[in-house]
Amino acid sequence: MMSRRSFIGAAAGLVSVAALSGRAQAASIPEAHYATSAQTQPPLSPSNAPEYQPVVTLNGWSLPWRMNEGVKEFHLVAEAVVREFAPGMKVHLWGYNGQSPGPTIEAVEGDKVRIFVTNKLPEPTSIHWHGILLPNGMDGVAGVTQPHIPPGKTFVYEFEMKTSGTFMYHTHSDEMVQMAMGLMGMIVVHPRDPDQHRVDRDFVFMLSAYDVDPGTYAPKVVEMTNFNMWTFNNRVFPGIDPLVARLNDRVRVRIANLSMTNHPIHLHGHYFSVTGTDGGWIPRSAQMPEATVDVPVGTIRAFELVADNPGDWALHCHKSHHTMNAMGHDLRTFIGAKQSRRIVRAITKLVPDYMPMGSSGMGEMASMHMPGPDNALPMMTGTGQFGPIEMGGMFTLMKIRSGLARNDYKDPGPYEFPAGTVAHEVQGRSPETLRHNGVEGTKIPTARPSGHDHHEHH
Ligand SMILES: [Cu+2]
Repeated sequence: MMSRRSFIGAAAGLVSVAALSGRAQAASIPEAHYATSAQTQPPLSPSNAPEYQPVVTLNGWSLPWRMNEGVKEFHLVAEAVVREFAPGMKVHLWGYNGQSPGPTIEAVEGDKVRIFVTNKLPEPTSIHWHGILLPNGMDGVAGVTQPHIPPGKTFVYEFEMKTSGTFMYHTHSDEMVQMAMGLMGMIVVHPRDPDQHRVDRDFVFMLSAYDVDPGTYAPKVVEMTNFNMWTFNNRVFPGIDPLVARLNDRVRVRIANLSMTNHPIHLHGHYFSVTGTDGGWIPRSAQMPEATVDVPVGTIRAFELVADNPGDWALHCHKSHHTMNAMGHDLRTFIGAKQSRRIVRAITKLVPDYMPMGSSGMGEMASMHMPGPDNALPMMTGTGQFGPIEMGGMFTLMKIRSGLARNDYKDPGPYEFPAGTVAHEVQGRSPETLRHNGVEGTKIPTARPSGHDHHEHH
């Protein structure tokens, strides 16, 4: 996870390519900014009025712009990128400006924007601005509203950001391949009145899924359902940075889903309200308290909470297979099965690389550190202050602390629990448990070494 040092260092990962900018100036195309790191970048504060609370893109960044006679100009470059999903695994994707997902585009309600799109992919592309109300010819549906952008060419889109809210951009050309390769990013349009929908911290990320066979480097683009990498902004646990909040901050989390299935995203320790979708803001009268929000495919859900409960709170997809990294789906369930040496020997004759495990669950796998193929992550991994976390995929923490500075997003480290507030082992014997199956006094068998008296005092 992001350390204080890597966060500062990461800011230097934001570079612009001088050679390109030289050529671009001549053609009046704004310079293209690139990010070389998958670390969360500090928020991009607005350099011109009006003022707003910039978003923090989880393991990402916001795209700098230039003003040109009242128009905000951005430059996206579609190209092949290498994205680190987590330390130990890099995936060859298509993205924008050095990363996938591409940088977040931030604007203000009423802004006129001009977005240049250069195609450095080996095939034609286009960009659709999902959720933005704009003239038909700017909608980016290749073949329908515009010609494809050929490789090597730059197209320009021009429209007004009429409404504030959370939107996205993604390819609308050879979509099955180009979406599966990661051509997507977020758009955040801030209200013109900075007091409207004001929060103290505003996080944004996308949900995606990839099928990358262990030991390989590119996703299988024809996969329809059987994905093995479930990502927040194309990162998997333990590669996803925490969402850091100051105690009692009002926090917004904006989540877009461009995977092939829905993701129920659950936050521990708090209630929140869904305040926005990719169709705009939800009136207060239509909001209700939630602890989990389902984010359907092709939509955005933005929720808000008051971070009034200090600690390290899990924020994760509630489909338990989505909080894992690649695994063998053909693993059988052995819970409760005796795996004696005789049985293991018999199975090994039939299945030479059979490995006996899982007779008491699979948590043990998180601490086994089995040697895997190159460029593969353990199925379940991560270590917390109390031991193995046994997670992967769509899992991170919201870290809520008192005493943080207003713009401090650095990982504060593990939560220091006040004395006596952590669940702990109880000394002494457990009382007899009654089974409510009509038989009075039936004891639940307990796993004790044979020969010990059941009532023996420890
Ligand atoms: Cu999920």
